[in-house]
Amino acid sequence: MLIKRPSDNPSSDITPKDIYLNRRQFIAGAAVAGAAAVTGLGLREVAEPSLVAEANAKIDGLQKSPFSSTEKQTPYKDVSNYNNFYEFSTDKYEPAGLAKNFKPRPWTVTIDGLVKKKQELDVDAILKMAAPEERIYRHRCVEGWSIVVPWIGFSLSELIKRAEPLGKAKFVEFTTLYDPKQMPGQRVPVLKWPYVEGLRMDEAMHPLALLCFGMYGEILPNQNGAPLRITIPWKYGFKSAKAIVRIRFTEGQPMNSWQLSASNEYGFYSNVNPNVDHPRWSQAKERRLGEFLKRPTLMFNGYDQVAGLYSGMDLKKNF
Ligand SMILES: Nc1nc2c(c(=O)[nH]1)N[C@H]1C(S)=C(S)[C@@H](COP(=O)(O)O)O[C@H]1N2
Ligand SMILES: [Mo]
Repeated sequence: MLIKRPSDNPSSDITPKDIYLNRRQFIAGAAVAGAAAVTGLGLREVAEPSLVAEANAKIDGLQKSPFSSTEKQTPYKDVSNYNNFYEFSTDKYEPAGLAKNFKPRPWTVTIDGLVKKKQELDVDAILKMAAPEERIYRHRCVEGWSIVVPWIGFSLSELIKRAEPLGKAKFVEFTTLYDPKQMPGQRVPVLKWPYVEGLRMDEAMHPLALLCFGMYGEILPNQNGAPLRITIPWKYGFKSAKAIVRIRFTEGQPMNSWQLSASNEYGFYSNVNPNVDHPRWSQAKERRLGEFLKRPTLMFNGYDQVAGLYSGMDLKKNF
């Protein structure tokens, strides 16, 4: 696998940041490391039992994607500290802290519904299905802010193809973990838990739809949806479900959490569309995190290559 374990780093490569961010495993190894310092063994040896895909572990061998934006990337500290993740909190500054002890491993993802290969997959088996790519995508929240993020993953179609959906399968539903012990926001009924999202099959198969497990060269931090999320760059951010435990193939259009909570405000499609206002605010402009002036929002968030998926559809009705 291309995920570099901390133990694969020559000790000279280990920066203070690596040590800080992987501190739990380093603390676990600390007693041994102390001994190693005395005996002259390197960290290489002592860190060996530590795990693969910890938050912030580096991901090696990333392919560059032709879909990447060349716009200025939003700083990591903003993308990892300003999060919509209602399972933890409705306050965007809180998930980073509240998700610190969240356990993204071990983790299984159930693939079921209308597929030939119903199965339970270990998340790390999913990560190995295809070569990881870096995709620098714009991400537009329905609330009017946007970010540019170097996500890491591969096309969702890679997983879908392997599941062998039946001809009847027309939609894909994604379900987030339900675990109020770990996710304090789920103790409050702000949404109907668990969080669910859905895509039409051709949307899910579009090469831009990303199955995502990393960002900024590293494994995802918990607040950004570890261990596995989707990132659908032409749709409002809420379609990009985090911490996915189930991928189900259906014949009928699945409901999604936001539609369930306010169907007059949030539709199934939720394509970024500057011409269709949210009932309570305009969608014509957006503010890039860290910038002062607003910029115009682009149709499909600028991803014109998806337009064909919606030809003949009234996108005012199908918002
Ligand atoms: N399970 C789950 N997924 C979710 C959300 C959520 O509250 N719960 N929020 C959505 C919204 S509104 C946005 S804008 C993005 C934010 O992703 P980010 O924090 O990685 O930027 O996650 C989406 N996925
Ligand atoms: Mo959002």
